Amino acid sequence: PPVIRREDYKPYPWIVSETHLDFDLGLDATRVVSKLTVARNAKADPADTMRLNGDGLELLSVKVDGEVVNNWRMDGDDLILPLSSDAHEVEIATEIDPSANTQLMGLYASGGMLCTQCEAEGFRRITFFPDRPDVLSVYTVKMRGSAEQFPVMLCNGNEVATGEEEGERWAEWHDPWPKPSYLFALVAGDLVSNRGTFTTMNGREVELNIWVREEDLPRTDHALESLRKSMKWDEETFGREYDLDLFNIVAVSDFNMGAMENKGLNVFNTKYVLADQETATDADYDAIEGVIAHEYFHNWSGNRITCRDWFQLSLKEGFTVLRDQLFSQDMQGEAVKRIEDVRILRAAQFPEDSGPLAHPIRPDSYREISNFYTATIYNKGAEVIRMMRTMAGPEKFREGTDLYFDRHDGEAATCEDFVSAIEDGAGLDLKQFRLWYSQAGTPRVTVAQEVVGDGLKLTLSQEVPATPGQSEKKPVPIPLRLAVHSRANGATGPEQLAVLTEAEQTFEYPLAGPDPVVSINRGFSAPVRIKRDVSQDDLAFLAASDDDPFARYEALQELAVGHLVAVASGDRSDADRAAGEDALAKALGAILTDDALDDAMRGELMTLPSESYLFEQMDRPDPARIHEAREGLKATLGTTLASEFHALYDRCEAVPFDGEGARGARKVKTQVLTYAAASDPAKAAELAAHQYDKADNMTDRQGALMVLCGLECPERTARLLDFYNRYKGNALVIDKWFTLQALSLHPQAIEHVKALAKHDDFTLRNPNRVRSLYMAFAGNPQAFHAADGEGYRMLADLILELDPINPQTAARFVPSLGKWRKIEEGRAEKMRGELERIAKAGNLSRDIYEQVARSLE
Ligand code: B3K
Ligand code: ZN
Repeated sequence: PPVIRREDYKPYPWIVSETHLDFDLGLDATRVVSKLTVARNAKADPADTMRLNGDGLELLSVKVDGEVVNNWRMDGDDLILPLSSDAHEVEIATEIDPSANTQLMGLYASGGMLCTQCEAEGFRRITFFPDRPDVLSVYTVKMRGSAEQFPVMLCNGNEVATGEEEGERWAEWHDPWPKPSYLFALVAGDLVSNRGTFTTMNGREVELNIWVREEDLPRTDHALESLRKSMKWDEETFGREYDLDLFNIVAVSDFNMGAMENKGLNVFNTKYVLADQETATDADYDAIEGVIAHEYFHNWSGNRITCRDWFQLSLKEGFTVLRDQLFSQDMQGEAVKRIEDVRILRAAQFPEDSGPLAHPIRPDSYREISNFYTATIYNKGAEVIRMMRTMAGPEKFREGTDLYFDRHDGEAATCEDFVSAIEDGAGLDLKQFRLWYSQAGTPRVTVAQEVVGDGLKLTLSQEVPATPGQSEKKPVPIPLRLAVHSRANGATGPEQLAVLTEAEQTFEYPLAGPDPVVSINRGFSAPVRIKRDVSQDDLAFLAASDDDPFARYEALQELAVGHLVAVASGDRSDADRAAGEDALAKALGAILTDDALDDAMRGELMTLPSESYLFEQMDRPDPARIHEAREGLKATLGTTLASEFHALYDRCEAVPFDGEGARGARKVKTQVLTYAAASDPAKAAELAAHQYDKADNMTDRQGALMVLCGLECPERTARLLDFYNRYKGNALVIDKWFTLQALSLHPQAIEHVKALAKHDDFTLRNPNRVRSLYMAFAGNPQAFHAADGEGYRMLADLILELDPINPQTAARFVPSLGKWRKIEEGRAEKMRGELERIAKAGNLSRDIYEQVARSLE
């Protein structure tokens, strides 16, 4: 497959001012007639042909200005149409089979309904079209089909007219806002809606609908409420008002990702719509709120201003992730949300940035764009924009985004346009900062401190590691929020912002008292790794009393990482090990009993660094030893702090579902169970079974079952069976049932996964189900990294079997095997062997080909 390069960008030679689409809908055969009004683009190199992208289409006819023509030719899947004058009407008829579309890109059938997914290049699977984000057009769409099968027909924009005769229904929709083809959407099926309204800041009333299958209607209130909150927040925080009279969200159960921001018609994975107390956890509720916000916010950051080409993807995704993070911080609490976002960044993006698939947030080349919807584009992209906001301050940053929205409204813009607008509007100099867009790799910052007189001299140095294709790196501006506290008198120093721009630089700050302790990268102000020599006592001090909640979390993590890495590497003497456990028990004990902490925050602080995070901190480690070290620590802490844990559990257990601080209490309860499971499995099984049995909500029930899943006990079998029977037929909850077993700490988890893959409810056709089993499995270090390589074999088999069905979803599993260079040699060879086996198989999709080739390079 050819490589597409950012530097080769050329504007499209034709302007497509209007697009008329006519759909004759059928699950097995849909006919599409598209009429395009085209004119030469004066800003592009002149061309005497028009390239229309296609993919798997059956072409029925081509007309130019009303006459059938046959002078077109095919170039691969694209249609090349000669055009002689400056303006034409082009009409193309195609036929597609939505039922056969297992890739879930373009128009496809899902549970008897029809729906679309067009980003990034799905529209070309519906009709021949310049399927690129810089070709904006005004769409008018007519749909026709069986009134019984498709009583509801939806498209972008507003409904203009409908009619029905002789069992056939039709509807015409018009979207006044010019848009790229990737934002096109169509839905037809038997759906009902939870309807609401929102009155915008200028007093316009907008109709809101959450469309679902009838039986799901009772679980849509939270989604509707989340949408209203998002609309209000975007007006207040970014000055963005909604711009149509209608906003539709449709929930679909077969979907490749979370959701899609099609203009006026968002299509969602049911996972990010449906919730009630009985079937959704607190985390599910938050995720729904966050994804609804994300897609809604795209209406401005993505739709009103879109991307010039797909290399600019982070323009809309990085910015929109930042917007949804800030929204969720306001809704759910700043500190806890920030900790969660940093945890995601470290779990998903840091490994990407240090592995074979590393790429800058604005990549330079790709073969398959679907492979670039990554944690780097999304989450690091958000961090990069967050740094601009930190340097400018929120008010100035808002002036920058106002200017951006003003300046580029209606355009297909670039990352450079965004940076310039922030520069001009916020009054920042971002010349050097632009390196964050072009360089991959997570910078490492080394901190050294020295007391000089009554001040602290802080020497900061940075290094950006080499990444594939980028051996030489330049220093980047790194904004570090920091404070200098005193351990001796407990005084906290004022917060400062140090922007490290050189390879090495010194900063000086006044002391708050003797024994200075530096609190650095507070709030995780920069997406970097910090390296420093810091004593356990200093970390314990920060964990107990830093005034920045993120820094408290970070200090505890650092304390645990230092200990666990040393234990797992085998270079801790027994005495050192005991001292490390002691320090951690003291620090954690303080957290468990600190009355000033709310439980939501306590729950975060109680979370030990994950095995994969520890893995990242070590040089070609053996994952089994990390597992052993971490479980061992949990057991020790569980024993040492048993009475504190139990007191905490009892207090939290007394909080009713809707009581004050109930969410935090639920989080803490399950955390306590995880420690108990390691230290006193019999007691843990009893407690967890009890929690399961009396649960009146999914958070408690799932938490309890998670703990039981990791134990070998009779309670496990009984509750797993109960859970399955209780929720049979509810796909999203059955997904949880698969996930809990695939992720479990149970020593036979790998055997369980094999059996589950043969379960009647397992299917490769549904991405949620595939991920529920295999993403969980790939994230279960103990099972996936089985020393004999069986886990790797299973994943490679899955990739090969799934690729012909759904390459986009299959490709998501490749990065797990791509870690081979970072693991101990025995496993490394087995992982690489599986990648090679995939590479040798014939007929690979572009998606898999690219990911595997890059992973082997
Ligand atoms: N923009 C979509 C992602 C499309 C992914 C296509 N492979 C959802 C989002 O980021 O909001
Ligand atoms: Zn997005």
